[in-house]
Amino acid sequence: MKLVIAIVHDEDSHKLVDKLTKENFGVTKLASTGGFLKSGNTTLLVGVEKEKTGKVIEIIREVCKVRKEITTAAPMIGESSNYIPIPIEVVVGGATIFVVDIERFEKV
Ligand code: 2BA
Repeated sequence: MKLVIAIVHDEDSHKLVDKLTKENFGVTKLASTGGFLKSGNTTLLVGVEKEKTGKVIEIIREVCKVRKEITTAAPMIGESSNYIPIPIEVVVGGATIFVVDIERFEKV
């Protein structure tokens, strides 16, 4: 038995939980915070038989594709009412995945 710990972007988490659940994987979703950016992300715990680990990672890879999006940053210029939105390209998606051995698994 393995525990897949996946840290993903919040915006991918709904779709990922749905997809994993549909494929009959047990999932626990935790709200987490990245140490570097200090912003929210989502940590998923998926306990799974060793031979199904690859399938879980495949689903994560499929849903959490790294992609570029345009967002608008709005720096304040002069008066507080003057905002000039500047389009910037940001990278979103992706996942940080750990797979750890489970010594014992019980449901009581
Ligand atoms: P990623 O490396 O894709 O990491 C995304 C989030 O995954 C991290 O959020 C953290 O919550 C988790 N994570 C990554 N590696 C981990 C590890 N070895 N152990 C436990 N959790 C881990 P943040 O810490 O907020 O980092 C967000 C992004 O900032 C990172 O994306 C990376 O691109 C960048 N970054 C992180 N630390 C950096 C540093 N010291 N210098 C420059 N860039 C950094």
